[in-house]
Amino acid sequence: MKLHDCQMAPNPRRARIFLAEKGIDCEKVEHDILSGETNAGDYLKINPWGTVPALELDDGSVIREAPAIMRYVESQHPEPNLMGKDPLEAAEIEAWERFSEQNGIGAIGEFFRNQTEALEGRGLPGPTSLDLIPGLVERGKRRAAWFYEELDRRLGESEYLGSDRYTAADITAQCAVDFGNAIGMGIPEGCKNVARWHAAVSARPSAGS
Ligand SMILES: N[C@@H](CCC(=O)N[C@@H](CS)C(=O)NCC(=O)O)C(=O)O
Repeated sequence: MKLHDCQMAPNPRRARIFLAEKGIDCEKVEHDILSGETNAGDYLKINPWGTVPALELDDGSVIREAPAIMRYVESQHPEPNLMGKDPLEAAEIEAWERFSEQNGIGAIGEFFRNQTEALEGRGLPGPTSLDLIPGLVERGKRRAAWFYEELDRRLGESEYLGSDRYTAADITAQCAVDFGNAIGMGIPEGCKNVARWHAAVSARPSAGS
């Protein structure tokens, strides 16, 4: 099994942390997103959508999309449980995981991508040639502000996001917050619950993944 990866990007990190939490050490194949390598040639034979992460199994099957990779790995390695022990807990974890992808990574990505010259003509991940839209920089910033606000509200009532323990929901939110930190957005002043939670999740050995 090997993970098609990119160290600097938030979505592959969701898969890396998930695998690390499960104690799985598999081969990682690094790809260069910025050069456009994932949108051409050999990589499109692995994943025609041109995105990482993708998990290639020993029989050649390829699983795309971080949540699908998480779902597959959880089914093969149920412990420690990261996706819910009963239907209601699983639903809550999934809700926060999806929220954090769309409103965290998605919003911060919108802010970052649409002001990054190196990504000109690559308005969305993948091989479609779409223009950057400068107006999405401000919109991404406002969406991200709501993400942090909502995260802070939730973490004021619960130690972790989707449950009372660390789960897939925290992994995706952690990757969103660290992506924001990496591009200079940062946790807003006053989001004390996010800051407390972020220190806790960052102290886990998997955070180095
Ligand atoms: N929804 C996808 C998102 C994957 C994605 O957008 N990955 C980015 C890296 S963070 C990518 O592959 N970008 C390639 C590009 O920008 O062309 C998932 O869950 O895996």
